[in-house]
Amino acid sequence: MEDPLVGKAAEILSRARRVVALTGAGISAESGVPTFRGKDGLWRQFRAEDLATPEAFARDPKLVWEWYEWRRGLIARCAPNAGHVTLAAWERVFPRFTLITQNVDGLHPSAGSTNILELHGNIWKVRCTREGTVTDNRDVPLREIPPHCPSCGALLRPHIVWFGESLDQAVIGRAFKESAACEVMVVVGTSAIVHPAASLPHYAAEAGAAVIEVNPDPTPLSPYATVSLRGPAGQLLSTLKPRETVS
Ligand code: BV8
Repeated sequence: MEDPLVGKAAEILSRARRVVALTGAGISAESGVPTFRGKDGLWRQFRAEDLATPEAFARDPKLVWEWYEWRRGLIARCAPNAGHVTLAAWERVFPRFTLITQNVDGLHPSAGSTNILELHGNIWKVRCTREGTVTDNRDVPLREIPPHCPSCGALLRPHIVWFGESLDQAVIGRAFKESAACEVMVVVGTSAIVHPAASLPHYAAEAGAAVIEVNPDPTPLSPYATVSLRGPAGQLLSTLKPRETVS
């Protein structure tokens, strides 16, 4: 017996041509990647202010890199789940589909998504602190901690947006543009408290979009959602896909 809310959400999506999905750490939970604020969350053992900030990196680059080394080793053993795979398939279902993610784990591109806006960067990319060059680095384990730029010898940092740092203006600019242009935004697995990402669903709703939330728990976004589906993304998202490609 289908949950009537799932039916309502599927019906909204079956009529949509322009769709955006906004994801957070929760979509990777069923892949085994710890969330930030959940009971087993990453922040539980550490405090964001202690590690995911430019001040922490300046103070102790080795400690910050040890945290990322631990996360890279953990994520390297994780595979995309049905939630990631469903969103990758939606690129072929909806005439205009954009995936906006707060996640840095790289599981969306691994699942086959191509039209992705990675708001907070990617844990598999490093950036030279002197030259600013960004390169892929999938060494597990890293050859040295902290790693240094092979061309100039300066420290490398994760190519990740830390608290107190601005997002890439082109990326966040496109995220707002797609949020304002979509008919439906599906918000998956985020506690909806980190800005500016947390403002995207409100921006979409103000432009007339329906907002579908997928999360086992209520969030500050829930009261504003058109439909809130209480459950795990891996199970729920595949039930939402319209039965046929929207023409
Ligand atoms: C900036 C990289 C300009 C690190 C991250 C306006 C208002 C208030 C505060 C601010 C504001 N503007 C700026 C701020 C400050 C700050 C901020 O938002 N602070 C918060 C904490 C209040 N924002 C910034 O600093 C941003 N910069 O705005 O630049 C500026 C410049 C200078 C000074 C001021 C402003 C930069 C933000 C980016 C920070 N970097 N990550 C790293 O990953 O190593 S954020 C970090 O949190 C992760 O990227 C993560 O993606 C993100 C959000 O967390 P979630 O993804 O939501 O994860 P969480 O664990 O919280 O929740 C998981 C959810 O999943 C839960 O709801 C759970 O119920 C659900 N779930 C669990 N299992 C499942 C599930 N859902 C579905 N299925 C399941 N199976």
